[in-house]
Amino acid sequence: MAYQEHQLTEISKQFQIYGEILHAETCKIGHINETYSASYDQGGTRVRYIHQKINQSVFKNPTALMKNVMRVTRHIRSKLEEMHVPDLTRRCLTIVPTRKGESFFRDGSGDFWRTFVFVEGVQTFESVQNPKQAYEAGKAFGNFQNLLVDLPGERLVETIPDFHNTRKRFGSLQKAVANDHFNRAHLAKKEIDFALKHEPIVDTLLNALAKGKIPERITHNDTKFNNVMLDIDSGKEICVVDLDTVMPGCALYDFGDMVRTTTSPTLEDEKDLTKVRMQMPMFKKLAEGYLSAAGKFLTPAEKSFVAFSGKLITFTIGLRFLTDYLAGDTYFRIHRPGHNLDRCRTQFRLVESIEQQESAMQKFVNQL
Ligand code: GN1
Ligand code: MG
Repeated sequence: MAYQEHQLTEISKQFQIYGEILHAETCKIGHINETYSASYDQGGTRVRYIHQKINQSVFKNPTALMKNVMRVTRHIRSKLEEMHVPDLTRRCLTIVPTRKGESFFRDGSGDFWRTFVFVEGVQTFESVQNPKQAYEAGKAFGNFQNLLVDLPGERLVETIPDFHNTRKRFGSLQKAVANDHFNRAHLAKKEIDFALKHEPIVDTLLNALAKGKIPERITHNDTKFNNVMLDIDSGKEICVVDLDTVMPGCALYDFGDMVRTTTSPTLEDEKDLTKVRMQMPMFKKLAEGYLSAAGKFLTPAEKSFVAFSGKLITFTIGLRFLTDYLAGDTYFRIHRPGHNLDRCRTQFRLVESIEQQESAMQKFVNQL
């Protein structure tokens, strides 16, 4: 654990938590932020909270980010309240304010910390176990987008500008190949060739957005399957987490990342590429779940790119892993040498699998 328990104790005292800290541990999820769960004794009952340190080399403006998160969570909460949805603190993340009433605490070394109510009785999975889970994931993010369709006020801040801009990601890869600062390009020749060969798909959605064929929406932008909390008892979706990249985006990017993370039986860094594949039964349930909620607002033009978006986002995340590998692994946390290259290979294999089934996938969506 990067932070020791006593350091977390100091952090936790800054927040409106009433109780004594009992125990804290690292949550090994995500490649970016540092996350801890901590339990407290609150008047004889054990309660848990999440403490998280925001990665400032990735999120340059944590204050604006937290403003986004507050607006989004408040809006969702008040809509759920209006709909008389029970169990509110499980259905939407709840920020615990600091003792000064702020949404984050800045410590002596300039780090930004925030605290969430721990959602109990849920579990997350790194890879999908069955089509029902894929359905629930699609529904969870579809609902999330749907609840934000009418967020009032100014445009949300782009916490990471051009986050899913495939053209820019492609440009970064070209630069990393040209620089080859770590002399790794020769180890990733096949992957680099694969990436360059796919340049023709890079601009499709960007052009559609620029021409107004598809709209900008408020989207989650990190719709990994492990960001969906599923109820332990019923297996139903309870809420989605990881709201740092909720910002203006394209609904299809969200769907694409769901395809990337829910349709293969493998983990994101699976080394045995023969196991990596887009499974049609998973895709069908994912699309059904997503459209059960997002079908209310998606336009026919958006719907026509649904299968393509899976290929595009899987490709884009693959580009990012490859770029980070070539540039010395500075962005995504790695757990072994060559980790980002392994992750890239898995993505590109999945792109191939989607390519083989793309027209069948779209055909299925068209009749939903
Ligand atoms: C990062 O940290 P995590 O796992 O939630 C990344 C996503 C990638 C993902 C790949 C802010 O998400 O864009 O798709 O890794 N988040 C950021 O696993 O870059
Ligand atoms: Mg994330």
